[in-house]
Amino acid sequence: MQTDLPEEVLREYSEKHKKPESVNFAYGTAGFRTLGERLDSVMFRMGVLAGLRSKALGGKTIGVMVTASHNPEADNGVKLVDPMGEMLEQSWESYATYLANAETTDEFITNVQAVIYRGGISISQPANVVYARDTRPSGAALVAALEDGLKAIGVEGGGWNAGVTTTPVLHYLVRTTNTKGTPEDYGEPSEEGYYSKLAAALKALLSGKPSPPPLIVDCANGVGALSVAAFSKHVEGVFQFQPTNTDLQTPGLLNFKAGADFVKTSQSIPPALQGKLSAGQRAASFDGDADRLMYFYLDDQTSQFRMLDGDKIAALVAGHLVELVNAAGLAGRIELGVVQTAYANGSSTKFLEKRLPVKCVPTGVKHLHHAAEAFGIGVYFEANGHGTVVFSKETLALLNSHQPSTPEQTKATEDLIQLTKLINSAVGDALSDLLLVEVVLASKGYTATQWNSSYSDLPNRLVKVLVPDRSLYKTTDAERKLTEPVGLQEKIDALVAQYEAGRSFVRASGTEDAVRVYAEAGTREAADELAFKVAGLVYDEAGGDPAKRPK
Ligand code: G16
Repeated sequence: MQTDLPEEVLREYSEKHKKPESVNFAYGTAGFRTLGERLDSVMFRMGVLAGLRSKALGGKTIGVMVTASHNPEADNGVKLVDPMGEMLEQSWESYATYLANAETTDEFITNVQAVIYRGGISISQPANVVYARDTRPSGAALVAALEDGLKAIGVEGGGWNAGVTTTPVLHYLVRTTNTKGTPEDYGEPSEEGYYSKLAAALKALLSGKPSPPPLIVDCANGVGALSVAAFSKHVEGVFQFQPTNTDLQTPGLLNFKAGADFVKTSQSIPPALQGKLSAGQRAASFDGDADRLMYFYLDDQTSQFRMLDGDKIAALVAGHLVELVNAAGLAGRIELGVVQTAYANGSSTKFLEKRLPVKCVPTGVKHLHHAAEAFGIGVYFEANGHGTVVFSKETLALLNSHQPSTPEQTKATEDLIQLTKLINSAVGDALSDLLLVEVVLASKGYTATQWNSSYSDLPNRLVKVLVPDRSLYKTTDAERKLTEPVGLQEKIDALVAQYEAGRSFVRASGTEDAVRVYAEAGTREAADELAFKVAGLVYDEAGGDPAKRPK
């Protein structure tokens, strides 16, 4: 196969980044994710693939984010970002897995040639890549491997290193670089440009409203701490953060009993915040790369922990957007819809379905984002706090050309336009989502308790089950039913039938080596019991050691 590949250069670099034996890599829910120490060859090869992707798109800038987000500190990962800041196109995920699993340099080069051939790529096209990493200790070495890949495939200037920053900033940089000077211009392609854009929109939206109270933000001891500190300078006197869990030095603290995933899975307050929250005061948690957001507070009456997750954020934001569209005089001209996954609490789905079209899709931002794009305004949030709002081109054009006929319509239209700037539509963004929530609460004059009162969550529980081979778990119906292992779904159904308002499903995680079990039911005890019974079933079916059965 003749592809004009710089074969000798590739070969030389590839020899420095050999694939570890007997490891099988898979491009999962959010790219490759495993122990950082295993990822050297994957990083090099993803550098090459990012260059090829850019060449395939005529030199458009592709993003590479080195992060394992909510995973433990020892893990790391890499995901590729397409030109509008969206996740890598699905057909290329298989190229990524194909390159990552080549056992030798010879096989790697053969596979690269096959990708060039199948993708109809002209190797003489320019390639542009921007990359960044989070604060993980393995990050710097992995970035060096990535840089070798970028050089080997001839990326212009060896790529643009955006340094240590959040996943949403990287997505923003990709989108702004590719849209600069076009009708879809999305802002200045720099981290400062990102902060300035959010700050300007925040100031416009809060103008004339009482300033929100200072907000405690749990930064998961991750890169979100840097982003909160940098952004704070842009909003002095307008918005005040009280950052906690900001320790980027002490080994082992990233995501440890901190951050959005801890809050969601343990349904409790991060220990570092114990005693710091007064009743009714709201606080927020980011995850390790600041693309997920959870809110929580202590009940005014009982001081019990109350969680405001992605479902509650979706309900708040979608409700506010509907009101603004109506107030702007645009009812019937913009279709609003919400996208969720199987993890959405049954109560939230019921609440939303009475008001708006709601769609359920498989886990993973790429699925949600795509489905949300079918609406004029698509609100998507996973229950774990990962989400954003996307506005169609038609909606953006309509907002800009709309001629309001009353002062109320003018105000609502202006607010909608500012919200399109405050919201990072490229991807879920903890900082931008937090500001969005605060703006909506300030507009409505809501406390956390009032926000939470929209509907009551069904008690639910999420359990992780370690099995020898998670790839054996195949699902259908937006992951709500198992098709394999054959017969397991029937057993789950039989268990669920025993619980009032019971629901449970099982799926393989795409970011951790585990199977996830979700259950909800009418009471806390019933939800816990159902989750652990289903988890036990999965564990036994997989032939797990009875001594380590989940309980
Ligand atoms: C990633 C994805 C999310 C997904 C989460 C968990 O989040 O971007 O869409 O919900 O993983 O996925 P899974 O259940 O397959 O492990 P993050 O924040 O870790 O990048």
